Amino acid sequence: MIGVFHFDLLQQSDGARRGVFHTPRGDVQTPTFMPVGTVGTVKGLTIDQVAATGAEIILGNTYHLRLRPGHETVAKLGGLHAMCGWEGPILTDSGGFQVFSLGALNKVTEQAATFRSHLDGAKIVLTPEHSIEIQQALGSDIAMVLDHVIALPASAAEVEDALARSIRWAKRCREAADRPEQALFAIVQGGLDPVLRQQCATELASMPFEGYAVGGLSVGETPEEMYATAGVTTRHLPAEKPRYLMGVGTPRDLIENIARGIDMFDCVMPTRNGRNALAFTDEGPLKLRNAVHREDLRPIMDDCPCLACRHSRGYLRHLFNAGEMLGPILLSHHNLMYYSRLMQQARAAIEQDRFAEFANSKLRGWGYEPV
Ligand code: PRF
Ligand code: ZN
Repeated sequence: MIGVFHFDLLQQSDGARRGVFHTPRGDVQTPTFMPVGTVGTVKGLTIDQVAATGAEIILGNTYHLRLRPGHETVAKLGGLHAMCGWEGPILTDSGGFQVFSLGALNKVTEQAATFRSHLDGAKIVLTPEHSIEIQQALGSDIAMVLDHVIALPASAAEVEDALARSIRWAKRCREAADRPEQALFAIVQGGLDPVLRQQCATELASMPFEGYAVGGLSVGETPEEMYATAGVTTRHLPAEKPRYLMGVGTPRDLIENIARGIDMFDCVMPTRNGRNALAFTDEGPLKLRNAVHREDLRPIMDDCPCLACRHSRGYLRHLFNAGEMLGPILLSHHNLMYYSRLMQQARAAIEQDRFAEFANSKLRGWGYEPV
């Protein structure tokens, strides 16, 4: 079943790439943004509402689903797709980052990351092989290797140690992942050091993965450091495979990193901010709880086809002030639609070979200096 997953690089413009990632559950047009469905639901939205935003692929989390309802239960419910009703491709993260970010980590040895469940304190030993076993039980279309994520700033020795372990774990994951219908992406680590990033990217690129992720960013560094690190990393990745920047980011982050050759993104930002009454627009974010919106008849955006933009800003503000659940639902929908349309516009700009001009006009609108 060689060639079940295939990336077509269609066009490039000012460093940005336009491609299609073919998967057994459908094509993904890149650059793309993947809504986050951590526990098997994109928070607040039905699967139809997620699809209506234009999303073509969603994300799930090994860590959370391993703990609840349990990967074996997910398998008995027919797998993640059947369980949540999403028929398109699903990517699952490996658990490495969640163990780190949720502070549940006990210790990392060569064998495994050991952690305590944030739910009931149970001890879980997450080996690379177990991460793959869980992702196979979930039935995702794209699995991620287990990586060793550390907080920045860290000493050179710590960064190198985590990087070397991430490469060894990536090999173990590659050996354990033996299903042609499930792609496996490697994850480049290496902190902010360009030499380590190059070394890690080059080494992983010599192994057979269906795609390559840039990990270990958006963990406290400045936006400029993130962009520079993503830029050096993509230079050492194979052009004919998709590149995924994990856990990023703001609309500006997406545009800046597309310009550095990134094809895929995921982030909780559109949904989490939506639940918090913040709406993304081409003029920057709107805080819908603010009193200035009280009698405002305008929608969040004039030309947005989402469910929220059928209503006035005044009504949306009222929903949040009254604590009504429709407010978070509508703003999550708007923000995912905003991200999805931003990716559509980026793809069109690359096709017309005017990505830099497009990027600059978006950045100016959000109040940033052009690149
Ligand atoms: N590794 C994994 N998942 C991730 C990250 C990572 O480095 C990040 C970094 N921001 C987000 N999600 N496995
Ligand atoms: Zn809208």
